[in-house]
Amino acid sequence: MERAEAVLPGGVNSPVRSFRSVGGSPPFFARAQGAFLFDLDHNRYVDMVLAYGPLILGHLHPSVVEAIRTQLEQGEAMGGPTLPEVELAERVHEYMPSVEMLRLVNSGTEATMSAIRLARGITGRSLILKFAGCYHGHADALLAESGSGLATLAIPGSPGVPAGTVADTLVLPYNDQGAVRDLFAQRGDGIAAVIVEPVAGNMGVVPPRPGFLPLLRELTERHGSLLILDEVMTGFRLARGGAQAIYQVVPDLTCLGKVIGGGLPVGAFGGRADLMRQLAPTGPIYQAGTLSGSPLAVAAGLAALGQLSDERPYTRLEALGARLEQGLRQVGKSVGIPMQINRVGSMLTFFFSQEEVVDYGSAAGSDLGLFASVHRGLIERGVFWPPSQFESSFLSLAHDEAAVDLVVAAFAEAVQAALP
Ligand code: KE4
Repeated sequence: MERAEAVLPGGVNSPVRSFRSVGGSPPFFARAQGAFLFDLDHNRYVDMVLAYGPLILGHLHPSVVEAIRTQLEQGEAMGGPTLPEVELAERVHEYMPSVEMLRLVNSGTEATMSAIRLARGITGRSLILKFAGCYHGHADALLAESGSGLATLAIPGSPGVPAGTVADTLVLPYNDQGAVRDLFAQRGDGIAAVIVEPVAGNMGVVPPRPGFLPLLRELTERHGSLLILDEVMTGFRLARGGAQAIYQVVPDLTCLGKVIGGGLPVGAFGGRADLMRQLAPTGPIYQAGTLSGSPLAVAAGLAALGQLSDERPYTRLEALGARLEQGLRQVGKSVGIPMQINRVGSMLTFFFSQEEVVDYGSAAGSDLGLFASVHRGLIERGVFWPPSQFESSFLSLAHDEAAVDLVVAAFAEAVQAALP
């Protein structure tokens, strides 16, 4: 870590990996297989982070490895259109019918940044509504009370983001339907788009309350605003059709990432064809990227989506998620500590809190110190749990009941050890 910190800020290439919000020093990982990670000292961890969501099949799934190897023998980057990019866009449309057309990019940040520009360009409006605790990547316009890294590092917004850049970004509490109604009543006709995580994962997991997403759809439609669902984390994670299939909400645009790259860098945004055609080169709204649609990354994504072609994987992930939730609840009950568990499918977060966690305020009001102590105990006991209260844990199809039970047992010991 000292050697790393000499050349990389915090020794990492993304803040959450530094463990700064939970204390301690992160293990350096050397190898991964299935549901497990191995550090440089050959310690084994059950992986509950899965690179923050992408590895829904687990590490090194044979079909993904084979797809990358096969593509590599054909070429690593072509600088022109390739068939795999078309196949991936067709596959996404097949799974997510609202995505009639797609533009591939290299990260979730690029996807949301570009979707915002598209929405502003199409509507001619500037105002964007987002929700406190939702994280949509680190593009300037969206770094206003973000969750994830920023919430963990307690930086409201960020230095370096000019006030003017976020002057058109409106932020409301997640799940606050009254506040949304009031804002649209006052300023709805000036709002270009609402961008929302359909299941929030960046304040820890916070599901939408009944009526929240349908209200956003109704108000955006009524006021000529666009609804952008940020499914970078939930897309192909919660269901084959993403959260929009579970909650039956049809957005105008969807942002994707993580699972769609099978572990390699891929992001995407897409939606109604009439909107997407406004993008260069068919329309005036500019967006571009040197390695967007990289055949290697697309091959990995196609292979991953190929393993998710029906609901069976999601039934399996739901069973594993329920087992994990039940096990953790049992520990909380037997130890007698106030704990909330928010889970949707294979996304789960525990909070040490008396009150239900329904937005960023209630998430941040949980016992962050106890979370940090329990996290350290989990790491010591061979469970790589997300190193932040404001992250979601993930399960993969490589996890089995034994791996889940290992996590529950480690949690029980870590909680006991952390309590006074
Ligand atoms: P990336 O630019 O990190 O690929 O994606 C940004 C993004 C956009 N939208 C949602 C809903 C996201 O969850 C993310 C990224 N998620 C974080 C984890 N909470 C990435 C982990 C990190 O920042 O290192």
